[in-house]
Amino acid sequence: MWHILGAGSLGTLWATRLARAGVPVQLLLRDSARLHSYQQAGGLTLIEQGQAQHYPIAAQTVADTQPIQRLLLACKAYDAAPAVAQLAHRLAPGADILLLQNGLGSQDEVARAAPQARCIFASSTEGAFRQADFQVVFAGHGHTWLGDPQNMQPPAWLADLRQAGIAHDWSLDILSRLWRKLALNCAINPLTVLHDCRNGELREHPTQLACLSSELVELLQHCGHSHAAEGLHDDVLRVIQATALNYSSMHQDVRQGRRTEIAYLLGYACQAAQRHRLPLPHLYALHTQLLAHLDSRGLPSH
Ligand code: NAD
Ligand code: KPL
Repeated sequence: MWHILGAGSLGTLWATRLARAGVPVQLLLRDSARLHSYQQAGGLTLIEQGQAQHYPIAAQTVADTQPIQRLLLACKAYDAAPAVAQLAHRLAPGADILLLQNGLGSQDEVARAAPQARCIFASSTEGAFRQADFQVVFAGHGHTWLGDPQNMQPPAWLADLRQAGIAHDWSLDILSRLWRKLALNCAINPLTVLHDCRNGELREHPTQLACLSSELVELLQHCGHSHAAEGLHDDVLRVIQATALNYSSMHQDVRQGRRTEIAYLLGYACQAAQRHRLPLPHLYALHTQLLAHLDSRGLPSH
């Protein structure tokens, strides 16, 4: 049984694909009001290539008492540790928690909140967005890397992902993958917010991109992830080109007045740089400007 916390974009994408492959799934919703809305909707809807499919997946609130053996945590990074703390008493001995959060920092927070569980980290290039409550569009096929920095042994339940057609690989260096994605997000997302532009328009700011990429390379190297630093600047330019017409996830969050994951992206990078006493002026200045911008829009800095 997979317990899936968060019936948002990625939670729905995973729950519906697992359920249609015959894997038992139970959604964990915030409270009885949310469960009531879910029951009214009658299940989750996944829209793929314009086709909507409805899945009446079982759901319960986080306050239920059923033990949890395998938890897919599909909430934002800032919600991850509080959510797990709420569920800690339900985690069976030897439970696994699969963490879908972008960025870094929330994984350690979750591990502290549930020291009895095995935490498996994920980094995904899949894309999904909510069209309405309990209705999600599968917008971009991608790949998910999973790994556990403490234990190289892949879990047996990866077979469920294969059965569900969820493209994935077991990574022996998941932290490097997460650092690389974090670096890409730090180079691209804040600039799209500050310039209020699509990813592709960042091509008009080559010097800023080059300075940030070079500082991020230095940071990755000092943090022991030299491999993740290789070819970063070229990769930043490649991602900008490949996603030229898109608005970055942070831009979308800010435009829609939603809290961002800044503390787990640029905030985490700046904290790591300070720990290593690295003078990275462009990165620090970007962080300061982004915080001021969020503040001016009434959005939190954490
Ligand atoms: P989302 O906001 O669409 O969904 C999160 C859901 O979790 C919401 O429904 C929220 O109500 C729920 N939630 C939060 N706390 C809860 C709690 N205590 N109990 C029950 N439910 C709770 O977010 P998302 O877009 O699915 O993103 C999840 C993570 O995946 C983020 O870290 C994001 O950066 C990452 N990610 C998302 C995508 C994407 O395409 N959406 C792609 C790659 C990575
Ligand atoms: O991952 C991204 C995001 O929007 O969060 C991109 C823009 C592809 C890289 O930063």
